[in-house]
Amino acid sequence: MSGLFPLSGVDIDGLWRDGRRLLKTAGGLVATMSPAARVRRKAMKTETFLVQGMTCDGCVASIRRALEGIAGVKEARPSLEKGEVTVDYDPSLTGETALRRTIEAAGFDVN
Ligand code: 9UX
Repeated sequence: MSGLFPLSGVDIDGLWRDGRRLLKTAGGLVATMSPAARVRRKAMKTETFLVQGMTCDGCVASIRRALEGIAGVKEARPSLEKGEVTVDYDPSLTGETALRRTIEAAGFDVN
């Protein structure tokens, strides 16, 4: 395991867990991300859509539920005040067209 990704000042006698590595340091155990986990974390996109017809908290809930049901959607944040929804997603698993179609299938017009 030693030398996979060198870190100075720490003892790299560690364990891999869920893409993270537990390191024994003088101060105790420290968790760090593997390089692969860092790349995966960066591969997220955020897109905001203007939504028409989102007029109450029920609409907000159904849009959020519909979008968060898509594989690759991490979080959907509808704003009733702004009339838009912001979606954090993994572009390797879904995309703008699928997100837009999902909003439409839930009964709303989207830009
Ligand atoms: Mo509220 Mo939205 O009664 O489609 S759920 S208007």
